[in-house]
Amino acid sequence: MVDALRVIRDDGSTDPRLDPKLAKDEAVAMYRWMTLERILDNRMLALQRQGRIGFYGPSLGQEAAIVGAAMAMDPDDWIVPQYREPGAALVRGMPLKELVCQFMGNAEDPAKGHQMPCHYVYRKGNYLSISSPVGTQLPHAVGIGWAMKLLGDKKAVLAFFGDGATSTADFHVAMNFAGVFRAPTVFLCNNNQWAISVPVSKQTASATLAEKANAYGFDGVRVDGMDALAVYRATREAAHRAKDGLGPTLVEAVTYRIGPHSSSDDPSRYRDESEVAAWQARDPLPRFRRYLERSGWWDDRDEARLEQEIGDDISRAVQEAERIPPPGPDTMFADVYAEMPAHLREQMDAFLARPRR
Ligand SMILES: Cc1ncc(C[n+]2csc(CCOP(=O)(O)OP(=O)(O)O)c2C)c(N)n1
Ligand SMILES: [Mg+2]
Repeated sequence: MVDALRVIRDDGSTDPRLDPKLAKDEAVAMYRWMTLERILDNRMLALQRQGRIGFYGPSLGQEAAIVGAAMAMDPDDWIVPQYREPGAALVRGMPLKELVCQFMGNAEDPAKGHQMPCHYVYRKGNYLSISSPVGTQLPHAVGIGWAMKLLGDKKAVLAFFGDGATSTADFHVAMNFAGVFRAPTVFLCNNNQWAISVPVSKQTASATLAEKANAYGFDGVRVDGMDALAVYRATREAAHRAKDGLGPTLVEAVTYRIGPHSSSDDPSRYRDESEVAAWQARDPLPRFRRYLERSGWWDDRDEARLEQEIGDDISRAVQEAERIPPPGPDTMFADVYAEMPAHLREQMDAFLARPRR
């Protein structure tokens, strides 16, 4: 494998030259968000199998790249997600119940069930709505960054995308524009080795994805994406550079999609289980736990308490969300236009006046 920036060693010690030296509270919070994302994934996949939610896209194995990057941004920076980052929305303060309501598309889903399943948004946390077409979020992210720059707003944008997205035209458009206009954008590519059934070797002939940044006139850095401190460090540096007017950075987080692409996918049809096992040995959660333990900040009792608390929180969120009815049929006319045009009003009036069964 091509070298990647690494901070946490296998034994839980850190490279002193690169350690971002988090305070205990921050480090424990980082572990908490990653563990929440992991447990949430398992619970949501089970709910999908039971027919209680429609669809789910897990992030098993990618928690460090997601949470580490989200925590490296300041709270009023923007996050433009791909579709695999519930951990980043939770870091931004999204309540678990609201997230589950969006998975269910019920009456308390802020998008009123208009979005595709598992395509949530958290407006209060500057977390954009997920756009399912691969790569289309990247020009959006650069546009937000450029707008902030024009307004003199000293914020940055974190944009998530996958290795597969680097083959899209939107990736080129976004990278080129960001480079030329020095838009304050951190491009966080989660290179999880697969784009559904297509391996990364079929996406590019380049040795790394990070080096693509050079062609657009800015820096690319490759980090071990199973190492939350490495991702945190690289993302934080990139965000600071963006805010100092030094333009965009591409961060390639080398990870692995341990689970299926989504609840609709069966990876045993196209990849070898031995490959999965090899990456599982580098699981970001036990690795971060070793770092916490070695720092004297964590033990078995903390772990048991955390798992219990998270399990209870998710159960409560699911129970509460399941008591909420679906959105009323009239909501299908809401939030489509800022001002409802005449033809839509006519359709809504006719619909509301229909004889009820
Ligand atoms: C424009 C477009 N083409 C195809 C798809 C179908 N599709 C959904 S996800 C995906 C793979 C994307 O892979 P990658 O960018 O590596 O992200 P990952 O799913 O691995 O996180 C594809 C092909 C789509 N949603 N949009
Ligand atoms: Mg991928």
